[in-house]
Amino acid sequence: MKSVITILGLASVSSAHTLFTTFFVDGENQGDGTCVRMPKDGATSNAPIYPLTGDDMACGRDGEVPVPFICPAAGGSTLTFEFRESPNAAKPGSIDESHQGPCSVYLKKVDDMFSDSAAGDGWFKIWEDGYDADTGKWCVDTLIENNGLLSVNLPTGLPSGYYLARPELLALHQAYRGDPQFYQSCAQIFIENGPETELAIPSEYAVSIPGYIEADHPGLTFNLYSGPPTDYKIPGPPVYIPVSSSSGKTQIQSEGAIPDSCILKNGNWCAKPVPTSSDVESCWDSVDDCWTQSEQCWDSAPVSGGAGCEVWADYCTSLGAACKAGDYNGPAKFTGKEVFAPVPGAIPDSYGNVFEKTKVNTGNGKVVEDEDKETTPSETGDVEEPAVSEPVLEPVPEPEQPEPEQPELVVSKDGRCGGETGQTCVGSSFGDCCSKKGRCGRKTRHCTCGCQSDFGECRQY
Ligand SMILES: [Cu+2]
Repeated sequence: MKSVITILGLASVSSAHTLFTTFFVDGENQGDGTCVRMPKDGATSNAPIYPLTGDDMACGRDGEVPVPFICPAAGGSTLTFEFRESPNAAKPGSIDESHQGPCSVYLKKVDDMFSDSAAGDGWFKIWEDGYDADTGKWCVDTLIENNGLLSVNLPTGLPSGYYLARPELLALHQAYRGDPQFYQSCAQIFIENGPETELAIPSEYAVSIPGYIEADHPGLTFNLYSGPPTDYKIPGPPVYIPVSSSSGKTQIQSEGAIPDSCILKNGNWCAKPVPTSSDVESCWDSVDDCWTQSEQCWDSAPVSGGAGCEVWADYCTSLGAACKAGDYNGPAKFTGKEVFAPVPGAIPDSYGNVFEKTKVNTGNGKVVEDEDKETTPSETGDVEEPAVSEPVLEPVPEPEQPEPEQPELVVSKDGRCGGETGQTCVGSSFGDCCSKKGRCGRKTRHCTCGCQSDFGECRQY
């Protein structure tokens, strides 16, 4: 019964926005939610993180709460972060294509993963990707092409130890209205192969999150609809590439490893073998043990889903059936397998290659890519056709400017809205919001992500 309720709870996740749910090391799926700090509330888990000055900026809502497992990753390995519109993968999709903007990946070294609340000092950026004038693509465009899979190289030369890895997406579709939207959560990792030294980050690279970005940073107020950017500045500190220090003794991971006794995993929960039984009483005892574990599985199931808990519940059911049938010598061997939501595409190589470019330039920390940008053809005044197919609104000279000129709209009579219909939802009996698909309504799917503010009301969540 319990499990049924929880499944419904997980399924009610709204399908807008995005969330980092699943972590891969060198292409290996760590399991949905495993080693990932993510929000507990399914209904809002994929919504952007507010406010800019809040502690949730560090690892997202509930990002201060550690998870039991820490995934090992070697310096030089490829980290892949999977972003999903629907955190439990009930529906496909990574992020709405309107959400163009840059991506960054930050790290923070922590002394104690299980007491560190993530917010505060010690963060540094290891990778970023903004707008590429040659391809006309934002990082989010590349992310969508890669089915929500963002891959970066973990630098070599970092001391071994425990780190939070924080992929950040910044969606700029509402930025000109004063609503830049951030999406981030964190993976808990252990870097196995670095030297056992202190991490000393030069001050120009080290930041506090929150506090690392001001609301008036030009990268946060950028107008996405005013044509291709010529000089988009990604918010946050410059990328820091640690200088390789001679390797010595390395630290060994002593906490957060997935136990050898783990026979099935869901998120950050593991099943242990149930006690053996030889008579009616011990048979039912082991069934009880199984259901107790099942309850723990569902209680701990992250918003990325409880598929493993279903596998375990099936096993408990089969053990109960054996006791009922008088087959007391147990338990039957557990043969279930961990369940992963299907990976939406091939794991991409590390993209952006900022790491490669900056490798030669650890001295002043200025990303080489910036110098490249200064010589792009856009300086000549020949503005190229944007390759993006995003409907470009009338250029808005000033963000504060009221709505651009529109033909007069009539109140929707049939529940449809948008430019082609010439209808607005404001004042209609269907609801005041105009959804991305051009339907009036008053539900979250009408009033949030993709909501067309020119044809109705919109809410920020
Ligand atoms: Cu959104």
